[in-house]
Amino acid sequence: MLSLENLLVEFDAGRPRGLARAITRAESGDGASLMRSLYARTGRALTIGLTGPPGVGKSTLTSALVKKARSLDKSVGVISVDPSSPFSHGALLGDRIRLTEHFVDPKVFIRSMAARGHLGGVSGATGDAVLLMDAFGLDVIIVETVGVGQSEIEIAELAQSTLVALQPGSGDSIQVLKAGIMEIADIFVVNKADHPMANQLKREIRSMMEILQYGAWVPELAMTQALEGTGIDELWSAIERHRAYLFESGEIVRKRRAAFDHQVRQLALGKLQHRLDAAIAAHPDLSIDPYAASERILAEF
Ligand SMILES: Nc1nc2c(ncn2[C@@H]2O[C@H](COP(=O)(O)OP(=O)(O)OP(=O)(O)O)[C@@H](O)[C@H]2O)c(=O)[nH]1
Ligand SMILES: [Mg+2]
Repeated sequence: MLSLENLLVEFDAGRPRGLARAITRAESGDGASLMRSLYARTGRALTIGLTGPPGVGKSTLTSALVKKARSLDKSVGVISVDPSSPFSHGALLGDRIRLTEHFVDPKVFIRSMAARGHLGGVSGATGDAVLLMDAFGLDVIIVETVGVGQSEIEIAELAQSTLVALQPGSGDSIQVLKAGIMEIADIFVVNKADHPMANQLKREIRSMMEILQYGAWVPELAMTQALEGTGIDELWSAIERHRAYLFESGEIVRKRRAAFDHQVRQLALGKLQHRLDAAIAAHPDLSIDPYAASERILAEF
């Protein structure tokens, strides 16, 4: 592996290869050495989490948002947590063509990551990747996670603005309500808005929103056709309004604190789990009961 010093030289020089290698290093479990020198540089980027059910158009939306950000001359980082995403596997020709356009753009850095089952979850290596992209100086960072399981909830802990994408005519809204994703949305995106049931989905979201007690920020709802790029300007404006709200209200400070706490908790839990497993393995003592054994092990910590 490239030495840390050489990696940091490449990183500091703004070479994408330096960033790529830093993320690989973090993925392989050595985020600590990088964060020691790079963490102080974080906190500048606009971070967007984009989640939603499979096939709703998250990658297409991401691609459209990248295009929008680039038109504003902002550099962009994309992290695709879903391994089946076109970003990693090139599922669809249309998406591939769009992405190829971004692949050759030196101001766009695209990375796909596996959603790992381990304790770090999305906030493990993905959290590191967000921080590294931020430290690298990318202006906008978009994290796409597929909306099944814990990952979409976790993304809300890391991102400043969480976008929940839904598509009409699929029963999505009920799924979302069940999974508790409703609560994490800063902005709802009804994609494939050309669908005849788009307005019905919009009404369903609005009526679900009435059940929830929102604070100062009431989620916005954007209608998009990601393939054509329709509604992307409005979506971008909603993202900017949310960001402005975060800064004007001071909520951004609380969000940063929450993201920090979340990552610290995940890291600490991961380490504890390791030590605990080792301690349990070292005490195969069946002569005492499980309660007594757990007390004995904890007493060693
Ligand atoms: N009609 C229509 N189709 C769309 C729109 N946006 C995306 N699609 C199509 O929907 C399909 C899924 O799009 P993706 O962007 O891959 O969806 P995804 O949510 O990233 O999918 P996963 O990552 O697999 O969960 C593709 O065939 C897209 O071309 C839209 O606005 N209208
Ligand atoms: Mg995708």
